[in-house]
Amino acid sequence: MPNVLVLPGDGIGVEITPEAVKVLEAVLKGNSTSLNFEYGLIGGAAIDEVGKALPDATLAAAQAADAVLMGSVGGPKWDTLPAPQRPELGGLLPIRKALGLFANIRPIKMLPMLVDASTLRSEVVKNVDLVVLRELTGGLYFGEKGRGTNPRSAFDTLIYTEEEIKRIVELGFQTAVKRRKKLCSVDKANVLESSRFWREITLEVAKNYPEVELTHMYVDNAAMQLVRLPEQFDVIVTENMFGDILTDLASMLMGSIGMISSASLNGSKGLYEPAHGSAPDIAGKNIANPLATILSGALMLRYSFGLEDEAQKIERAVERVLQEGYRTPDLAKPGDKVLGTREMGNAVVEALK
Ligand code: NAD
Ligand code: IPM
Ligand code: K
Ligand code: MN
Repeated sequence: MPNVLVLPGDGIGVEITPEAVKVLEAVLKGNSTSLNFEYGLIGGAAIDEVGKALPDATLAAAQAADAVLMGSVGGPKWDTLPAPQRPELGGLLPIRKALGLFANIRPIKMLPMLVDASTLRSEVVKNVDLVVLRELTGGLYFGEKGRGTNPRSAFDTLIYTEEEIKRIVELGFQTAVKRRKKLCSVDKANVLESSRFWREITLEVAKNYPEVELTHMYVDNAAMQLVRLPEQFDVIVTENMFGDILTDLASMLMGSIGMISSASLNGSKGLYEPAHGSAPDIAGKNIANPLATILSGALMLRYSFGLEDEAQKIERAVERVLQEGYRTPDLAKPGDKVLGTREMGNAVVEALK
């Protein structure tokens, strides 16, 4: 039986991950594959419990597991610790790096029943169906960091190797081949050396994919185009920090940050988490939207276990619940039936039947 390591983390992480586990168990009930869920500590929860944001036991369990399901880490309680010890720098980034999870897939697809939930006009968002491939283990997040000899200065280094660019861009082309055959590589090649190198490697890789239409776009323009005419995009591939920023922006094309799921892959291992954070402002109130995490569970079935039918069952169940007018507060409009976190999880389980 495959092992899934569940890392709830902090804030709403502890509220949303049980809902995803519940839905995964429900969809696999009576199936020949079932999953064994194990639990571990990461982030602030791990700091409080064992004094370290990524305990050795957690990393060992993640390495041994067939897949990892994560909530989110971080919160004001740990923000005053020295930076390298904090939940993000000491927990999240090291687990991504140690597992080699270089490819972060964030699907952005407008569901027809949520068209009115977006802050953008319905005609802008109604045809949105794109996927962002964010490079996850390189760039500014992992380059040399520090303070200069002048104590009133600081630096972060943006480094990309050929190999790092090649593998994520290749995945971008492969993804585009299976979709509408359009790949947009987002960079800042008018300024950054690393972006010019990214473009050079991208053009080399492109020779193997003549059937894909490749475009390049500067990241500032990409941010504007994503809200001007988002349906122009099919697959976007970009470096770590650009991908971080653009996907929070693009989450509103689906109506809420609470809808954006993600898969972080390295070929053999996958970690699945919502793209949003631990939302300290709403934590502990049973009002967080668990659908991004539930949909990340569907991505796990698809990418880690090849259970495409079951993945689609979850996706259809989520759509059915939304179609019936049920919403967590982040998506709700007057007249909608407002559900709490747990109740939304239960509704998805019901809709699976
Ligand atoms: P955030 O994504 O946690 O929250 C931003 C806003 O979106 C908040 O108003 C929050 O209430 C809302 N929101 C987020 N998820 C929601 C959901 N499922 N349902 C309803 N509303 C939701 O970003 P932030 O406030 O900038 O960061 C808070 C903490 O989370 C920080 O410590 C940050 O470092 C961390 N963080 C962690 C991850 C991760 O673990 N992958 C990702 C992003 C941020
Ligand atoms: C995300 C988060 C993280 C990131 C932070 C918490 C380090 O924003 O998963 O998108 O920037 O990768
Ligand atoms: K998260
Ligand atoms: Mn982010």
